Amino acid sequence: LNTSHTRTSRLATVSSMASGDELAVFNLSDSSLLKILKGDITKWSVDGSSDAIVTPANERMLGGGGADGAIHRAAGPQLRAACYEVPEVRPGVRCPTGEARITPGFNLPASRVIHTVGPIYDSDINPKESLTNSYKYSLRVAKENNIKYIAFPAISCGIYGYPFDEAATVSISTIKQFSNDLKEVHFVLFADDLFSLWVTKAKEMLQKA
Ligand code: AR6
Repeated sequence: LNTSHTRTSRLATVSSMASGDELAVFNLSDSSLLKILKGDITKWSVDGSSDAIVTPANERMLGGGGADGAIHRAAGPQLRAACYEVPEVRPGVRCPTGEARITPGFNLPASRVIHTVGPIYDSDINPKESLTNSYKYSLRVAKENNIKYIAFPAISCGIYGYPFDEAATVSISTIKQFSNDLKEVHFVLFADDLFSLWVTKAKEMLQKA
């Protein structure tokens, strides 16, 4: 994949998104932090070079609705072209459920996009395992690509119908287990109710920084 690309919009940064009670910070380990933010993940960036946003994609990996649609619109048509180049593992499937793939971010403020496919809650045989794998695989791909800052939305919590409470527990515990080597893992949550729920869960599961 072509990783040499120009980015025109680096104006939006985390510091401009996060203010007051819209940011909560927790320790994942001695050397990494979990930050929970309220906002739009398409505007997120920490340094524009070692950062990546995660998009909740489908197995075809050519865009869709929800956060994935917004991310494709903000990145520009080059993102779809880059996705198209990702080899299919079987007809129509570039990224199986629970796995992840990486592309450049093109016009996004973040340097890379990690595409992961969470479970469709009502049809997955083991949605909890699939959601765990999505987070685990995304973190692994991030580390393999020297990403230091990664931002997740609430994977599977929109169109794919995953219950929020269990999604919060699964995502935070998986990140706690597999975030070593990353400086910061961020959740960028669109809605007030999800933001409050993730903060409540993180308070139960992690230490405040
Ligand atoms: N920033 C942060 N979070 C957002 C944004 C945004 N700009 N937009 C939506 N969300 P969804 P899924 C939240 O449906 O359930 C697509 O068609 C949203 O409120 O985006 O994994 C894909 O191509 C929700 O809390 O992802 C797949 O086909 C969360 O992001 C399918 O949807 C995830 O909702 C994936 O469904």
